[in-house]
Amino acid sequence: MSLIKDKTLTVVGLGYIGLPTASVFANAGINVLGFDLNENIIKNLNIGEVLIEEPGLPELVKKVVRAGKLKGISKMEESDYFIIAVPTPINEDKTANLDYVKSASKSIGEVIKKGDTVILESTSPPGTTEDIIGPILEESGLKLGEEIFLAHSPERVLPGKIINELTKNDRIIGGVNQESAEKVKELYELFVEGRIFITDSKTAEVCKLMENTYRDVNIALANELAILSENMGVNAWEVIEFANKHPRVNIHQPSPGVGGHCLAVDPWFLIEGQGEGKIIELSRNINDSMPSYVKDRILKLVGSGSKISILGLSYKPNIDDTRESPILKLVELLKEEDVELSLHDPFVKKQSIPYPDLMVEDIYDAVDNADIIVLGVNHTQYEDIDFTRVSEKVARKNIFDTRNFLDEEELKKLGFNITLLGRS
Ligand code: SAJ
Repeated sequence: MSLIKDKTLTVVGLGYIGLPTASVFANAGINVLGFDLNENIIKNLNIGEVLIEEPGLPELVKKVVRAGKLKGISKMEESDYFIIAVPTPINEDKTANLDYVKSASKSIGEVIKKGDTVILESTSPPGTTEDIIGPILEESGLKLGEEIFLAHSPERVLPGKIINELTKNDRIIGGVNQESAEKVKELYELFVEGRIFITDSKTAEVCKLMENTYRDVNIALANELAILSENMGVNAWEVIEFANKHPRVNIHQPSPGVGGHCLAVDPWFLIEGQGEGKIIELSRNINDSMPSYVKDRILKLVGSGSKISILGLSYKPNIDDTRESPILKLVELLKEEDVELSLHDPFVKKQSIPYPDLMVEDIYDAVDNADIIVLGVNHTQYEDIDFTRVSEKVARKNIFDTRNFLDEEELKKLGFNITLLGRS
């Protein structure tokens, strides 16, 4: 242990995963360098400032930067370990864009020396570690698995709970050979309190993709149930609640769609180039079609010329992240219709969406003169909405709750007409 702490670890890419990972490692005692091409991130990091919203992260970064354990760099340096935590965006044709992974591997390849270890944390299609990163590193002239070591150690943390889950969750480490996996396991043992399982790199890649695919497919099933329930005249949320009392059933929650950079993307990486994976592809398409389904329901309720007020824009509650947000897709679809829109979100910044003018800061101003209020995201803050005040502002008392979140009894007393996604 003490030997590892004397070594240096470089984390390449200081985003949602890289920065928390770098900080947790630094806090565990190893010297950490954080590399990013964005000079602004580095400048802020070196004065202990964080540009990402994640509970507990600013405090931790301040602590490790002040202790001299974490330093930002914008030119690659020699190091003993390298973690690649760069984005893996998705192309228009649903294939993975590995440009950042390749350029990170190239810059590591320029400084790598005998005995060094490289770890891919970014979620990537099967084979990326061994077939793409491996050959790039070997351009250094060093033999993979003998002189330099390589493994995939997928991140599995939930945005909003990253610091806690980094330490507590179990980890899978897939090496290009056993020695690579063992070396990486020894490194992560510095801070991981969960169990660490060792396998080969491709199995680890598939595991990570399959975890998010499992969730996406199950949400599609819940969304299909929501649509069927509306036809059958039952309440999908009640069906799910009671069905889940069965010890081996775990139906997920219906929603206006699936967002974020994980569930909406990873299933495509899993089936990339195979011409197989029908349930996976169908599920993706079902989840992607939900914003359009919700749009049709809204228009049936209030018709054209109406004012629609949408509460919640992020891809899930209590965060500011709008990547792949189904509510933004809903907004785009509604913008093509003859309706007036006003948008509200307590976390999302005006400048981060393509139509800042539609955003209204005060929630009561946002619902002013609305013909329908659509609850798009169940932010905890929305529990405190004063609906008596809202009822005095709106033009018509219509609410569409896409998350089964609002207190229906209270709203009924105020004369609201409530529509629930998944109930006819
Ligand atoms: N959602 C539903 N119904 C549900 C659960 C979620 O519609 O029953 C929707 C949410 O509203 C959201 C989307 O799914 O739009 C994704 O949210 P999430 O909370 O399920 O997951 P992410 O994308 O924030 O994080 C996932 C996590 N994966 C799993 O739980 C299997 C996390 O552990 C991963 O580390 C992360 O992806 C990642 O980076 O891959």
